[in-house]
Amino acid sequence: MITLGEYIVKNQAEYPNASGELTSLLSSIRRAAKVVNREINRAGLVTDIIGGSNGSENVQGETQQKLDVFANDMFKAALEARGEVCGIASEEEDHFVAFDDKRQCNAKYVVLMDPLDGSSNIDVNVSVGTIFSIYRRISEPGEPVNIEDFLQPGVNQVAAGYVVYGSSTMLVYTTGHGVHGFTYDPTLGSFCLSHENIRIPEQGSIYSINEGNYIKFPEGVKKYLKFCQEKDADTRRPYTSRYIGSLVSDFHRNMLKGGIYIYPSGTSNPNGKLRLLYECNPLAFMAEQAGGKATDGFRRIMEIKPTELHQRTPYFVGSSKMVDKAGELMAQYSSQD
Ligand code: P6P
Repeated sequence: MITLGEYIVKNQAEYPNASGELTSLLSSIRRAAKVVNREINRAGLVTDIIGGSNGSENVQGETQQKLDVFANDMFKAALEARGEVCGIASEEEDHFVAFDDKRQCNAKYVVLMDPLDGSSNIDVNVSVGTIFSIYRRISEPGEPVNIEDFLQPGVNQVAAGYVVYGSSTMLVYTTGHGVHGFTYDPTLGSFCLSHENIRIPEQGSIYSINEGNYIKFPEGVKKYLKFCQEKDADTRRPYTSRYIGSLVSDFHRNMLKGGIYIYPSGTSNPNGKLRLLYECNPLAFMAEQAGGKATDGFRRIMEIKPTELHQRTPYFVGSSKMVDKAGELMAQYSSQD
């Protein structure tokens, strides 16, 4: 058995020019994930302190859960503590946060995160997740960090990952050399390697989408759902619908079993619901590293040049053949939208 910390250090040894800063950064995320995991596991017991909503809204206009704010503060503090990160952007922060400490201004990395995705599920004990994305800054060390450091296309990511707080808690990440999963062992207080080199099957039979929005879907999505519900040519069976309402959980299952997650545009939300920078890009990086694909129905997600910190995008992510098929139908029927 090898812990996450040992694995990161072992892998760093394979990159002699690595300065160890990314190693230390990933360790900061690991530590914060343990603290958030502990609080999630007891949320039902201390609802007055940690469960439920805090009565405010985030920049998206979504009701903030107390754990949203707690998780945001934990990850922000952990990332600021060690000096590798010069600033962060978060779903829970209206603007990016520059770490002003003198030591931090010379730091090499910026981190974008959704500290607790799907948090409205906490009160009903459904899995939730943390998503993070790491870039090298564009501004010079010593300069103040600026918005351009955060508005980078996904292809510039140096690392990305998620924590899924589920039946067990897992941290899954990539630094561009495959996708590796670590399961938390509370008796040891460590994340232990459990899924090395995750590969997403190129074809799956699970689709994840909120069919309650069907009438608002683009015609190409409606045609894809019809394709999923007909008998598959090989298996002679229709696909299975699985939608947890927690992106990280649906994504993680599809990574291991094969499948596609779709959050398309709709008449009420022309760009869909999910955020490009701290939800779609990090998961797209991981999907591609595992042999899968991620698009907005037409374009590779990681090639989109961001213009706003909280911008949204339609999202199709998962098994390569399933994303390709959905893309074919989106192209074929786009004129009917
Ligand atoms: P809907 C959670 O708010 C989230 O961002 C994802 O985790 C989840 O897949 C999606 O939104 C659920 O959205 O509109 O289907 O309830």
